[in-house]
Amino acid sequence: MIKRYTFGSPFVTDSVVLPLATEKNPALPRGQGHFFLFNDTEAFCWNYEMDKGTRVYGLGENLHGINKRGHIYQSFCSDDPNHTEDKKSLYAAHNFILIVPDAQIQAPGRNPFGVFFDYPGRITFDTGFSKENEITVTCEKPDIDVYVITPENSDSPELSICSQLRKLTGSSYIPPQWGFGYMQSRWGYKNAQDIRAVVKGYRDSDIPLEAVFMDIDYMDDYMDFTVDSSKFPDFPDFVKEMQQDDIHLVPIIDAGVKIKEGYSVYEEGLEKSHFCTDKSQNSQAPFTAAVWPGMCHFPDFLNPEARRWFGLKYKSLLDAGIDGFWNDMNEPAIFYSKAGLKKSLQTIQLLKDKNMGVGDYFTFRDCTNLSNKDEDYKNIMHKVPVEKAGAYGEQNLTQGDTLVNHYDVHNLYGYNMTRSASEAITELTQKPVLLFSRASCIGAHRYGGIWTGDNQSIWSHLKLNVAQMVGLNMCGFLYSGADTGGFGFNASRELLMRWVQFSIFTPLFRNHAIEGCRFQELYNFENTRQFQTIIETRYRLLPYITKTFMDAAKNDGMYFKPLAFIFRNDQRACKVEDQLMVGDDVMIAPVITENSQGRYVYLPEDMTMVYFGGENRTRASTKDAFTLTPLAQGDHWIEIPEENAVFFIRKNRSITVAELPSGKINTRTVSDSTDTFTLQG
Ligand code: MIG
Repeated sequence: MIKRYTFGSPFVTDSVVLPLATEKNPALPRGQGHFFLFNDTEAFCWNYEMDKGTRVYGLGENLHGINKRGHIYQSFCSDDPNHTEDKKSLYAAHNFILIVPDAQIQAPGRNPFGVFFDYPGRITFDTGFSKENEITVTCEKPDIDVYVITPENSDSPELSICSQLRKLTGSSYIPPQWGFGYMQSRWGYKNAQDIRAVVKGYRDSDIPLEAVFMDIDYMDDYMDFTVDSSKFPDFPDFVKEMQQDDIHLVPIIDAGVKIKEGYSVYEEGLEKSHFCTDKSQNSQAPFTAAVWPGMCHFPDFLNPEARRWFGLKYKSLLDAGIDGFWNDMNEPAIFYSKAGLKKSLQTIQLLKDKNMGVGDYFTFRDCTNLSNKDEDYKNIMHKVPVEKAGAYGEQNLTQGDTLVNHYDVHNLYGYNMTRSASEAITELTQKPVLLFSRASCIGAHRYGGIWTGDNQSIWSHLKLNVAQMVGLNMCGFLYSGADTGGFGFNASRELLMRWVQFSIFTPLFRNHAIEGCRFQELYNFENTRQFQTIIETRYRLLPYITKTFMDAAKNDGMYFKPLAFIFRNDQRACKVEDQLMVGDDVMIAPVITENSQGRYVYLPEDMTMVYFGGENRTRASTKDAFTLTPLAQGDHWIEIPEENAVFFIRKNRSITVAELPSGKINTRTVSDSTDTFTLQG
C-alpha cells in the first residue's frame, strides 16, 4: 500500500505517474517514524528510530554498501570525479529508502517499509551517522510530497515495496536488444580512423563487440549536434560502414550549448528564449557559464517547449543513421561562470603584491575552484508552468509561466534532459534507440538508463559498483552499469579482468576510460584469449540476461537483488554485501580483491557452481565448456582463475544459455538467433 503525505505546496516533479489522494492526517502509523518542521528554518524533516539490527536500503547510485546504514548521503546531482568515501553525493538524486527492522525483535508495527521523498532540491539522508540509531532526512524547503510504501505480501515484502515504487513512478526504460552487447568507449577516439582501429582490434582478436562510443571529440568545437567534417569526412557513410560491420555508434550529447554566431542551436535557442535565464540580470538575459565549448547557455529542460525543441535536435544524428546516445554534463556541470571568474580574478588582483601567509594563500588557492558552485546554481532561472511550480514560483510571467530558481529544483535537470531526448526520439522514429544519462533522479528511469559516472581504476570502485547496482535497481534504473575497468587512472590487467567478470552480468556493459590513460580496450592486454572467454560467457548468457531484464522491466521487479531480499530468514545472507542475485535463479560472487586466486562464497542453500572456460573450451562444444558442480549450503572457498567466469544456479532451477556458432564469432551480434540449451541447477 502507498500513502501520500503532502506538506506545503510541492513542486510537481513528474517523478510520480500514479495519481494518489493525499492523507488528511500527516501523522504516520506506529513504526514509520514521524514528520516535523524545524522551528527556526521551516526545513522539512523525517525522523525514525532504529534498532541495532535494522537495515537501510535504497538511495540508488549513491556511495557505500548495499546496506546504507551509518553515513550521511545527499541528493544534489554533482559532477565530482573523486568518488571517495567522505563524499555525500554522486551524479544522481535517488530519494528512496527502504527500512527493514530487525526481524529478531517481534513487536507491533515492525514491518519493512519504504519512503520516497518526491523533492526536487538538496535533501540529506543521515542513516545513523550523527546518532547511531536514528535516521533523519532533511530538506531545505517545507514543500514536499512523501510516499510511504508498505508491503502487499509477506513472502517478499522488500520486493513488493520496490515494485510498488515502480508502479508509483512508472515502468523502466528498455534498451534495444543490441544494448545488451559488449561496448567499447574511450575519451580520446578522435576520428573515423581511430574508431575503425578499435573495431579491427576486436575483430582481429575475435572478441564480440556491439558498439563504439563517440566522446566529445567528434563534435565541431564541442557544439552539440555537429560533427567535425575534418575528422569524419562523410559521417552518414561512416555510420553505414560501421553498421555493415554490425557496429553501432553512440555519440555523446552535452547539456551546455556553445555561444557562437552562426551556430543554429545557439541562435534558435536565443531567439525562442529556450535557455535558462540569469537572475542577476532580472532574467532578461540567458545564463552564461563555461563548459567544454567555452561560454555556453543551458537549455531550459524544465520548460516543456524548450524541452521539445532541444529533443527534436537529435533528429540530425538519427537521420545520419545513429541509434544511440549518451547524455553528459547534465547535473548541469559548470566549469566557471562569468560572475565567479570575475570575483576570483578580483581576489587574485588584491593578493598580487602581498606577502601571502597561510590565510591569504588559502584564499588564493580556494578562489580558483570555480566549478559547480551553489552561487552559480542560485543564479539560474527556469520558466515553468505555474501549475507545476507550487510554492517554488518566484515571479509570474505571461502565458501561465513562472520563474523558478534552479538551485531549488537542481535534481530535475539531467532527468529532464533525458526526457527531452526520449520524448522527441519517440516522436521522430520507430526504431529502438539506446539512451542513457549521467545525471538523474527517480522518474528518469522511464526515459533511459544511467551509468555511474567518472569512477576510477581502483579495486574499491569495483566493490562500489557491485553495491550500486542494487540501489539502482530498487529505484527503477534497471539499464545501468559503471565504466568497466574504471574511467580515471590506469587499469591493471588483473583489475580489468575481474571487473569484466562482474560486468558480464550488468545490463549496460561498457568499457570506458579517460583521455590520456592506459589503453583499456581488451585486445591491448596480454593473453587476450582470457578476455575473449569471459566476454563470450556474456553472449552465451544473453538468453538468461535478457529474459531476466525483461521480466524485471515488465513486472516492475529487480534484475539485481540483494541476497537479503530472497533469503529473508537467513541472518548470514542478510548481511552479505559482495554477492548478488541476478534474477531468481542465479547468484554471483565477483572477485573484488587483488592477488586472489578465488574467494569465500556463502551459499544460503544448496547450489550448483558453474564454471565456464578453461582448457576444454572450444566453440563447437558449448556444453562441454560449462562445468557444473553441486555444492552444499554453507561456506566454500572457490577458486576463480582469471580465464573463468563463475556463477551459481539455485537448486532445481535452470537457466537457458546460447550455443555459439563454431568458427569465428566476430560478426556475431546479440540479435543472432542461436540454438539454446539448458543448464540445470
Ligand atoms: O569533464 O566527455 O563522465 O564519461 O568521457 C569530463 C568527456 C566530461 C565526463 C563523462 C566522461 C566523458 C568526459 N566527460
